[in-house]
Amino acid sequence: MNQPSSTNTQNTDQVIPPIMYPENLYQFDTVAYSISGGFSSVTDADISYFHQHGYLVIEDGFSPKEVKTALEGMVYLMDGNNPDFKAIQFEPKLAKAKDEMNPSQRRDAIRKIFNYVSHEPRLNAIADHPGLTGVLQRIMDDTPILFQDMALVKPPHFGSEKPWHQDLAYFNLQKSTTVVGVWVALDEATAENGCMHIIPGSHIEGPMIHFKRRDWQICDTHVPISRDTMVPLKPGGCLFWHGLLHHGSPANQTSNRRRALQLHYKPESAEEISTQDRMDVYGSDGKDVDC
Ligand SMILES: O=C(O)CCC(=O)C(=O)O
Repeated sequence: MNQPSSTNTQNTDQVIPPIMYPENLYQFDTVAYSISGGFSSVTDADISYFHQHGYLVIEDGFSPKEVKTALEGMVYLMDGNNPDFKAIQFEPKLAKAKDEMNPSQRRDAIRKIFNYVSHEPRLNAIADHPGLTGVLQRIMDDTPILFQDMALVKPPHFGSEKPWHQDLAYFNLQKSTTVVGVWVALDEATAENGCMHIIPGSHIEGPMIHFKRRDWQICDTHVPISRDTMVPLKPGGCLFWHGLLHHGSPANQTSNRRRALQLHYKPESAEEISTQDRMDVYGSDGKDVDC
């Protein structure tokens, strides 16, 4: 695949940050079940698989051409070509030097971009792809509404961990809502560069208390890590996961990029709750729990 941006060797004069989490927090021996044949090959049994295990992996949701176009759209926004687009967050360790970097170094200092769908038609084409939204409609048995778009791009060497969490701990929606996250790999996501990790079936076990530690997260010692399942993906591969599924991703320790799009959908009929109601479920205040 042609990548629109240049090589990955730009930030190596910086001191590479140490890993800030327990060594065994991510396990690397089990790989998620996956299907191939694109969105049109998803069967009713695959939809049932999602409900039972909390995830579905489609190895080849998007074609190499669709991935290349999406990457061009992402790089266009990262390079500041749309003056209305400001939603860029840098890796904390690299942020200070960003004004002295050349465009390629600057791209490889970005941790996150968000709200990109409304600023870039090439990224909207992924979020609104009829094959993808068709699978979501079947999972939700309702019209899927995109309500959050974010890309954690995990730059080479500096891309930090996203600790284990449940997405519904972040959203003011009832815990019974079938929120579905979709993660679309634009580069190859591997064990080494920080692919997604999930705990299959954990969505059925209910909400977990979250703590403010390295992030808003499940306590490291509360994660059933023996069930950790990795989701390596080739470019164009997609992970669909339930809003209560435990998931996270380790740091990118390689010189390779790990760019991906992340999209969250809720059913049209979903009702909002207050932040207080959400914190009553996921927060630790007033509960006999520790981390
Ligand atoms: O892209 C990643 O590495 C993790 C994304 C994620 O789990 C999240 O932001 O909810």
